[in-house]
Amino acid sequence: MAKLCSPADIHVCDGSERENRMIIETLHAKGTIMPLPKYNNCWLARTDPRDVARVESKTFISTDKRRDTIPTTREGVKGQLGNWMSPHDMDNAIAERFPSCMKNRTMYVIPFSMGPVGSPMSKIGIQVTDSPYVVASMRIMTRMGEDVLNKIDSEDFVKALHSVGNDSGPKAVPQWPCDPDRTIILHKPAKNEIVSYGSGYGGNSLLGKKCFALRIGSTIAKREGWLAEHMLILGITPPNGTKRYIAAAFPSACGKTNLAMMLPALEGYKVECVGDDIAWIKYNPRTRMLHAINPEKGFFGVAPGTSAKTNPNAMATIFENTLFTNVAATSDGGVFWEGMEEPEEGVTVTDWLGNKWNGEGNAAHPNSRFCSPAGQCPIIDPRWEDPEGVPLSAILFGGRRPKGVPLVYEAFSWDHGVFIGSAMRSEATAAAEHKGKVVMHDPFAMRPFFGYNFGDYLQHWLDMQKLPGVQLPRIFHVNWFRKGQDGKFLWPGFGDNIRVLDWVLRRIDGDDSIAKETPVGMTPSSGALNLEGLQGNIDLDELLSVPKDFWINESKEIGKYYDEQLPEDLPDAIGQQLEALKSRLERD
Ligand code: OXD
Ligand code: MN
Repeated sequence: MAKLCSPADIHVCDGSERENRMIIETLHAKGTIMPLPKYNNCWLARTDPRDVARVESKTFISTDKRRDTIPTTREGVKGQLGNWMSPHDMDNAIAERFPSCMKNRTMYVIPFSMGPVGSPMSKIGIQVTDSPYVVASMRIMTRMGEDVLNKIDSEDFVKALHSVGNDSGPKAVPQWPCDPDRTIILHKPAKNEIVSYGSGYGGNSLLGKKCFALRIGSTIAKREGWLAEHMLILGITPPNGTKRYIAAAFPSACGKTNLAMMLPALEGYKVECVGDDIAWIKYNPRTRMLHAINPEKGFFGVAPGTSAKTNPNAMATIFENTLFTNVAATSDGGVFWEGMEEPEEGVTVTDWLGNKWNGEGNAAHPNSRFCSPAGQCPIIDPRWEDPEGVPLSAILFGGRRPKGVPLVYEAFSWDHGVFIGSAMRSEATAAAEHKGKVVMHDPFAMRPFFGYNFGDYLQHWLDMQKLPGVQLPRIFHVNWFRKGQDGKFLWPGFGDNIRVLDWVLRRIDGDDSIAKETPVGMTPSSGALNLEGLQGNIDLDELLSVPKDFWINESKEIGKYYDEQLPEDLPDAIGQQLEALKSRLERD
């Protein structure tokens, strides 16, 4: 890689505190980050405004056969389940961008582990990059440095090449080099390789996260018989003391971090956080359950909307040893974003572009982030680094659905649960380049992150039932975002979501008296949700209703999606589940 990229020098990262100080000083001297003296060891980076989110349209998986990567669509239909590139074109894309791209820069070599170092569920990677911002961020997000390097004794690691590139045109921001017009994110599963060029931001550049832990991770998981998923993991202890672990898949910016760190509104319940974004899930023969680890070591959370009210545990996590990106700055040396408590009297705000903010427009970019060590979270789970992972009792799917989708429903079976995951839809968010509030299909919240053909992915999920003696987690769908006729949310969300988790726990315990059958799944029966102490009037009938017309339309939409996007790759069992839903709706 050094021969290809011609860096001025090479630095192999040891992960030490001393090295980190040197990296931070370099970034400060270049003007890439500025200190936030209001907090302890916190920094703010402002990116080139053209480099602010993941770029799904420029993200490719490269395999010999196209069908190994993406389903064959109906003729004339644009595929929405990933982008394929031939190995030949991938070689060309690299040859067009990388020669001498690190000239006058240092190449950093980052050995890192996804998952606790040495756990049988963990995997090792090496990223080379010309971005010191990436080094500082990878140190927070992964286990990085000498310990990992010492573990490498074979070629069995994921190889990740990254350069921010260099667009020296009129719009260039010198302290944030990037090359937005030529940005490209490439993956070659057959060789466990990732190549990323042109962007320094988030998932485009911190290659352990989406590129490794989800895209390459899902292909390794398929080969080895486990699951790499876009899920938070939390532990929950109800008053009876029986602790359970739950994983939940919601699309980006739908509140995974808020749920993972929830402060329960019901007395006597404790929620503890294992992870907020990614779960690696594997059958454990000892417990016969699926166990999950969080392969990351930090939170790369969306800042806007985070406040003492919505997520007090995040607020107690992020004001130490944190690298903020594209949030607003305050004149007293702090940060600010939409939804955060107002700054004190007399304190002025500088927006994410570096201009004085007059209260109009966004102070922080909607996809601005905090990057903080997970160990700082006051409710981090005691088992969050358990090499064996934690046993999962339930999996939740969900999204932002303003209409028609009840607060919670439970799948009738594993097949039905997999169908529910495949049919997930949600309003678009700011985490990628999509615009507006359109409701998009986002199966398993993995649409931007599948490493292989979605049809094969569904079959792989279905096949989990074949594990000998396995006790699979129960599957549920939740929707905190349903709105009433007046356009207001019907459910308060946040800490009150414990009321839904409480129902989920009681279902897991086998309480059949609290659920009733509807065409879409089992929903809470009248009086089954614990609403003790809930402020205001909740229209539970509306919140839990399953409107027939809406669902007839929804099932048509799902059918159209399958038919256009994977007419040849959809497993029969999933098609049968759709037919079963349609006939339940007809009978209703
Ligand atoms: C993320 C995302 O950054 O999903 O976690 O976009
Ligand atoms: Mn995510």
